[in-house]
Amino acid sequence: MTEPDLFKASSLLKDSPEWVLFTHQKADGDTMGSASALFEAGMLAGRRISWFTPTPLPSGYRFLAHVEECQICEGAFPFKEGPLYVFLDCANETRSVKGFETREPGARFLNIDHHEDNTCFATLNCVDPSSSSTSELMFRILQAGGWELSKAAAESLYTGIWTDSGGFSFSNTSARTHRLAADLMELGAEPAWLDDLINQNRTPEGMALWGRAMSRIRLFGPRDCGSERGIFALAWLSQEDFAATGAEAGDTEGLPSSLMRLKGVRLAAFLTEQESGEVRISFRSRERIFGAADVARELGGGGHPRAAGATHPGPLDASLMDIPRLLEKRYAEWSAAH
Ligand SMILES: [Mn+2]
Repeated sequence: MTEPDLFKASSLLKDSPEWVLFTHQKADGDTMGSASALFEAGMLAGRRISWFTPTPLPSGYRFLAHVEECQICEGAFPFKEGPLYVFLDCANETRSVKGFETREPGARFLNIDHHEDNTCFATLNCVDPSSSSTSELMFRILQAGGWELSKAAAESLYTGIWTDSGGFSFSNTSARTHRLAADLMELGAEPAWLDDLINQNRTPEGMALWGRAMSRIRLFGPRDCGSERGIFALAWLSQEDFAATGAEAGDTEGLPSSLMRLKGVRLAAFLTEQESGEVRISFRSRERIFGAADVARELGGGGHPRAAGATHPGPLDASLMDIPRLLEKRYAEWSAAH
């Protein structure tokens, strides 16, 4: 992606009086933060805007502007000629609402994302894997076009950057990320206040769920890089855990990354049994080991180099056997080549 791409994306937004925004399934702070900020900027510039998402939004981000206007679309979306359809933080056209295959030929799409494996499915693709988050990229697009940025928009963008960069701790955090965060502070974003809103919002039910997951942590694999008990960590949750604690799906946010706090762990797998019986797996990795995305791709998933996900057909018992085996096998291949 080059600087002119920022202007192209901004121009397309300027030339379109009506926008329809899409966030991805199982929304996170980044997809919601970028949508919220774009909604706010567009509204101040007199655009007609709507916002759709395929699955219910997590309750933790209710503080973001315009979240209450987001509508859930489970069926096929009728993509027509006229509005500009904007996909946010979606690596491909199936990450958000259905219906892309049956779009009208004249429908126009803008794809704003930072996933390395983005399929560039849109009319205009503004994809930058060097951005910590879609929100970081969104800020640059809005700055490039001179869009008016309110305090609410700054808070939304800061939230997206904060959540996708693990509070400026992941390797996707660049000097530019910090500079842009400083710009957002000058526009009114307050880090301490936003940290309260983003992080200090757990429920006792959610904490009980974390307790169950934490009590099952297993370390295994080779003892490289100073690890005494194995470089791999694994933990899991079943549907029964959600029922017994009263926690909701969004309460798992932050759990996979928390496994990386274990001393010596280079790669973590977190397994969550879905209502369908399939098992969602989140991978996290550090340097000096194959990446999270490498192993996710072997299971037909994808994501970022060090934070990725995939779905295993299940049942959970089978996943708990297969995933450690897959990691050991991948490690044998990787260490033979290094
Ligand atoms: Mn993102």
